[in-house]
Amino acid sequence: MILAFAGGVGGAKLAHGLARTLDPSALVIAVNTGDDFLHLDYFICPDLDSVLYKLAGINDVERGWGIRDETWNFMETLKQVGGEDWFQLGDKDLTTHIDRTRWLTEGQTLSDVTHALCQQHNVAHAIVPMTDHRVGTIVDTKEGDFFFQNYFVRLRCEPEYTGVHYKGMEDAEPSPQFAKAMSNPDLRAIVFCPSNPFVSIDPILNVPGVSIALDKTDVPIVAVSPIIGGQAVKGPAAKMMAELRLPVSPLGIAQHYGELIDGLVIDKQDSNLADEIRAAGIGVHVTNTLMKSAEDESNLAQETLKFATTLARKKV
Ligand code: FO1
Repeated sequence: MILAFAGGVGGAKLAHGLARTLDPSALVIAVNTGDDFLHLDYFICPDLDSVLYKLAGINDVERGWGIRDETWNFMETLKQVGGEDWFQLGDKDLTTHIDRTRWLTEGQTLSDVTHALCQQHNVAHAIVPMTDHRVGTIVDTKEGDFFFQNYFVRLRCEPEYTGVHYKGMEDAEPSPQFAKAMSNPDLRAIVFCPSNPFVSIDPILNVPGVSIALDKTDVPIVAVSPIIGGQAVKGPAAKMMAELRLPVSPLGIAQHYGELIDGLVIDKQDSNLADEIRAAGIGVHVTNTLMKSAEDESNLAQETLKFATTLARKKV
């Protein structure tokens, strides 16, 4: 059994590769919910939806979020009447938010609701929220602190990033399926998908109980670098690394995760950094990490899983 940690676009792509490679019983995808927020009275879970739509094969490739062949009648009408239009909700996507909000209001947990949405879309693999509690990632910048979507969408990640903190995290605990996966005796590896380490993977690591479970685990933890040739494929990871004065390369990713990871998968473009990362005690596998097709996603998933079998969990 494999446990993957995933955020948005990059995470969804590798999660898809893992889902194409592994049986539904052999994969749990724990997804960041720090980006979730209430907007127009709808409960929006962008990363859960990115993974869901990707595995369902209905994701919009160009935008990287939402559903393909989307229509925008609701947004256009909302704009005409002077409503809040900074966060785009497509007509098809809206169905997910309406269902989720109704079911949560009726008292179901986010895990239950996510399972129901998976069933709606015939997704058999387990996509689970990192927690069923309401938590929020707050981005600290030189211009002040902002709720994640304010920073990401409204401010287009422009303010200089200095760190994050979380709202509601102290009361949170891992969702039941996530907790079960971390202590499953059949667990073989934990994979950090190539998602933003600061605002996608770190929130998952900060759910109380997760770092203790990872300390205890005997299985290797492997990360896939979201940085290729000095750039993030999508999103602000490279900008954030530069603002934190980290090397904008897999070396910076290795420095960030440090002793937590046993191995790092890096792109061929960055092969010159392999020895330096190995010298820090982290195993390295060099391959093509740019996922442009479903075949790339499966290849990267298979290479990552094979690499994991060569690693032993460091005892720190
Ligand atoms: N990202 C944007 O840049 N602009 C949007 O208007 C926007 C709307 C949106 C609606 C639903 C959804 O699931 C995602 C949406 N995203 C939008 C993406 C989202 O902000 C990010 O993908 C994640 O939060 C970062 O992983």
